[in-house]
Amino acid sequence: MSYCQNVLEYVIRRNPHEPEFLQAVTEVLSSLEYVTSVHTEYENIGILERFVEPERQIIFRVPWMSDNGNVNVNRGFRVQFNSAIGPYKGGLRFHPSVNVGIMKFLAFEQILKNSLTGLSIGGGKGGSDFDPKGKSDNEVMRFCQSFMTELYRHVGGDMDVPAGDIGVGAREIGFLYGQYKRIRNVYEGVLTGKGIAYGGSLGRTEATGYGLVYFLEEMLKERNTDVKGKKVVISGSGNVAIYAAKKIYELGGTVVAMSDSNGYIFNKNGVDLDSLQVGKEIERKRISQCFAGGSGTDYIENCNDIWSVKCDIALPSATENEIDGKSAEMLAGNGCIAVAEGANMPCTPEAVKIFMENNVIFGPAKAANAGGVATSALEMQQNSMRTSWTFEEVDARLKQIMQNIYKKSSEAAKKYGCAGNLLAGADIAGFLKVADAMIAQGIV
Ligand code: NDP
Ligand code: 2IT
Repeated sequence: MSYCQNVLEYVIRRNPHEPEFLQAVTEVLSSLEYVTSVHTEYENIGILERFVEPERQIIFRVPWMSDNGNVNVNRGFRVQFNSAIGPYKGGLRFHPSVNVGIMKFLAFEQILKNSLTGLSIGGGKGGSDFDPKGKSDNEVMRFCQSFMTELYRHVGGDMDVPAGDIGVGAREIGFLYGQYKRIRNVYEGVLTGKGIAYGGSLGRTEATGYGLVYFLEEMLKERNTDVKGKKVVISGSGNVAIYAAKKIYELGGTVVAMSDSNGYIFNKNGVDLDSLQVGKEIERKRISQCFAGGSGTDYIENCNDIWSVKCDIALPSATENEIDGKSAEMLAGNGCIAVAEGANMPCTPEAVKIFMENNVIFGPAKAANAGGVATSALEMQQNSMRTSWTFEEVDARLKQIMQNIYKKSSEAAKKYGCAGNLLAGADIAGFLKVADAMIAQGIV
């Protein structure tokens, strides 16, 4: 049995109740076969055994009171997975589905993603099973204050720097920052995605979606084409989806369908993004409520059916495992030429296989959606220098970073014998830097 297979068996034995974590590790270790067969020295120093085990996992109680006086208890998490190349960095997710296995898969992927950005950030992730949907602003504030009242001991500008993810946007980051500052009495860049008035970076809100499309542009160059005139389907209607859609329109593409967890909207002439943005970002409505009847936009209950919509490009930007084998077959059968992952692990292993077999160019999450965390790292740089850059400056750096990530992934795939496989290339390029740092730092 190979070194990677041995380590995978060990991980499966030790984490039997964490299917998403096992899915992520299985995928990465299969890519790393290309590397460990060349770098046989890794085995002697147990690089992979250490790489698959989080440095630290923190689980805590988060009690808070609802407006009607009921006491609620949620569970809070922070997984500090790997700090070989920089302070732990990664978002916070507030969603009822959150559990330790999901936190670990996200933190594990984040190690490689952060390494690919070329910036000095390690991998971490956190969150809670708290559901912000239907809660008042005051309830969200009390929850965030209670969450930070424990989390503050484990984070810091040079230690661990959380940010947003599903269910955590500008409002939540503001409440979390306020409580951290109150407890610690220091003004430091402990979170990213902050408001512009208190240390946030211009361009961070747009970064994941814009970065996704910059990466997509590089993918499309493989086929000598671009976004102009293409029909695009984007799942989700949150931070990543909205700004991916905005950039697609800017480049002359048409977004024909978007979704939330209840259903999807379809407009053959293009989704009206202004109405969607107001409905979602300001009024916090369901997607079904964002468009007036007769506006040419249809609403279809069942979000998974979005993949039956005929398109040239698909950008899954909602959540993990949202495209299964059957949906992938529909996309490929309908002539889709490229899939770039805005969400983390939105395509199941069967779906990825189908895309590769059908010559659909596949942009893996850890490369394609790295623009968000990359711009978070730019926010950290600005905070350290106590300065702020213009939107244009941040956006230009973001574009350059996404082009570099594409190049690194594609070159690593070529070098290690899997040319054209951006998924394996991204895993390999991300891993090599972390492995070098781990080796230099000894057995820790
Ligand atoms: P948001 O909370 O802003 O939006 C999430 C969107 O996805 C909503 O439309 C939501 O619908 C939908 N969604 C969430 N969970 C599910 C589910 N279980 N089934 C179906 N739809 C679902 O989050 P983001 O846009 O920030 O995050 C989206 C994805 O992108 C996540 O995978 C995240 O990890 C990833 N990501 C985010 C980055 C960022 O900077 N924000 C960076 C890199 C990756 P509803 O409102 O109905 O719940
Ligand atoms: O999955 C991700 O990369 C994020 N949610 C962004 C993390 C960050 O620290 O900006």
